[in-house]
Amino acid sequence: MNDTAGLLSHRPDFDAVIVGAGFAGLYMLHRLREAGFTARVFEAGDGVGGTWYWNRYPGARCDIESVDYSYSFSPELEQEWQWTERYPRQPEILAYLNHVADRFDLRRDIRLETRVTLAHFDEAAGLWRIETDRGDRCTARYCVMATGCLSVPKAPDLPGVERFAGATYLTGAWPKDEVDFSGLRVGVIGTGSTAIQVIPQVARQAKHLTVFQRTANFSVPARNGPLAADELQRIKAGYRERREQSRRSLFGIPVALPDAPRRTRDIPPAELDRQLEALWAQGGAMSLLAAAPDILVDAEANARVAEFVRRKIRATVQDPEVAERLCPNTHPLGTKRLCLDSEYYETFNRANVTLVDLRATPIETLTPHGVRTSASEYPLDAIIFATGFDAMTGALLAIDIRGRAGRRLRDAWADGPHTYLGLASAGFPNLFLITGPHSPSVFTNMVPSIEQHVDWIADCLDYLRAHRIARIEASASAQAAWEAHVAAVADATLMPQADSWYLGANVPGKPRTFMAYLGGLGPYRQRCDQVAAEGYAGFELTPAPTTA
Ligand code: FAD
Ligand code: N01
Repeated sequence: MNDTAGLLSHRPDFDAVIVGAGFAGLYMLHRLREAGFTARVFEAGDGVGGTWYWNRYPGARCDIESVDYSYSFSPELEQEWQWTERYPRQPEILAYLNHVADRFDLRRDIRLETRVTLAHFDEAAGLWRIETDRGDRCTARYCVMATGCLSVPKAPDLPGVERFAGATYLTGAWPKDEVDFSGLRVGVIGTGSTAIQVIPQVARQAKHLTVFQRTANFSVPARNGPLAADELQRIKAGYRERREQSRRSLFGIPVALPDAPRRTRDIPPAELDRQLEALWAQGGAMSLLAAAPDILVDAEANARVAEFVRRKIRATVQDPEVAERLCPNTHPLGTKRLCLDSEYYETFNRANVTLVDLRATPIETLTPHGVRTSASEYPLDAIIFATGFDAMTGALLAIDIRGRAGRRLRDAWADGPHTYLGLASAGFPNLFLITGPHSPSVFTNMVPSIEQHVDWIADCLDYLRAHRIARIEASASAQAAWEAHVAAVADATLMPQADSWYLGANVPGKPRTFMAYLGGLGPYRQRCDQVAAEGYAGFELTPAPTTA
């Protein structure tokens, strides 16, 4: 143990236990070790990588450019790693994260295939007691949840699902071995970001593909392609500035806000069309939002951009009826995560693809042979469930977390998550959340958001050690004020209008509350820095007992 242990009479097994070994858990381990803390990571999967370990479905890739969807903490790593595509595929991101684990010698402190089932705060000892599904028991001064915002796939909640005799696949827990759909009749349920990536790929292989769509989504072309060596070199030469711009930005990407932004609604139609055409040709969902962020607050501006996208859909899809079904009209553009695609709409021009509108003809049941809607039965050999996640809170509430006075997180959050800055929750001392609810997290490029949280937590533990503080806990009043701010910012936007997973609307019975902070990564970062500079304002700090 290092000097933290000397502060208290009860010596923990580790200074920190970290749950999860995705982007967040790996960097947290590295930062804590660099700062001289002892740490143990537990990861449920049999490899590191988190999202990129689990989501191996065909077409899986990220929607942020590779050069930005990557760690910035090590200039050497930045220069060494060669991204090959503008938007990297899942295997490339997974290879990158494995490289990080090796390069920084992280594996020796990671226990794979080990799920944390319980974390109880022992008030008398001032320690977290952790248990796993493999029977491990250990104690730690701090517990850091790096459990992911999108790491608990939503179980398919369709009637008759257990009766289907063919093969079934869940995109968020895809098999490691390649799945061959050649010659098969395949159904995809869902048309979110995941399905929009899966559908073009499977359509090329399957004998027939039936897409079951409940809600049409807005999607923007990726315009993916290889990253030219000279382009990569140019980016690498200016990396520090690029990263700094991302950190200060709204969405965590290097797009500066114009000094005097024009309201989208004030732009003459022909000029707006020209701008949107240019963005469409350039590709990138976040770039579209970053170019006109007021479309998330101004309904009229949003309607103009949404209509532009619908015109693109109508121009791409040859059958006008199918095109109309693919046109989103249930929510403003961007209020569900804007999807990024490679030939999604074009796929519906293929003779072997059928689109079923579940709003017009809902699924009645799965049968042994396929899917029966109110209109027809669709015979299938395989079904892919691209039905989303119990986002933001699912992984945290799956663990039996108990704080002061044995209070269960599940009870404390029964009406929705309660956090201060998305980093901590009142009643749960020395527990930290990486990209927890009420932080910018899923509304940004997540890697810079993760790095910001990890750096803040590591600096905080350093401060606690230096100032001989045994316990840190979010104050209930600071938490309430932060939540009111998060809600006020969300309510000033169009975001709550969509039945999205941001609101928990995709999980029956989940409290409806907006779970991401929409104030932007740059402003949020300033706020967190200010809290730290003020000696962790809004947190209650308990000094370690002095030894006589
Ligand atoms: P994760 O990568 O989710 O890792 C969490 C880990 O914790 C998992 O491996 C899980 O097994 C483990 N875990 C959870 N509970 C326990 C437990 N009790 N015990 C032990 N282990 C546990 N974000 C973007 O910014 N851009 C993108 O393009 C993008 N694309 C995405 C594509 C997909 C298909 C998905 C699902 C998400 C995408 N995201 C994207 C979000 C993505 O989740 C984050 O970018 C990032 O990978 C999250 O890293 P993380 O370490 O916080 O969480
Ligand atoms: O999940 P989703 P996802 N019957 O919840 C439908 C990130 N991500 O995995 O909208 C019929 O968005 C559901 O229908 P509806 C990204 O942040 C990123 O696609 O509820 N349909 C919807 O169509 C993303 O937002 C990338 O009406 C059912 C779909 O399933 C997040 O992960 C790639 C149903 C679920 O869509 C989640 O995306 C992939 C039912 N019973 C993921 N239940 C990239 O950027 C659900 N649906 C690149």
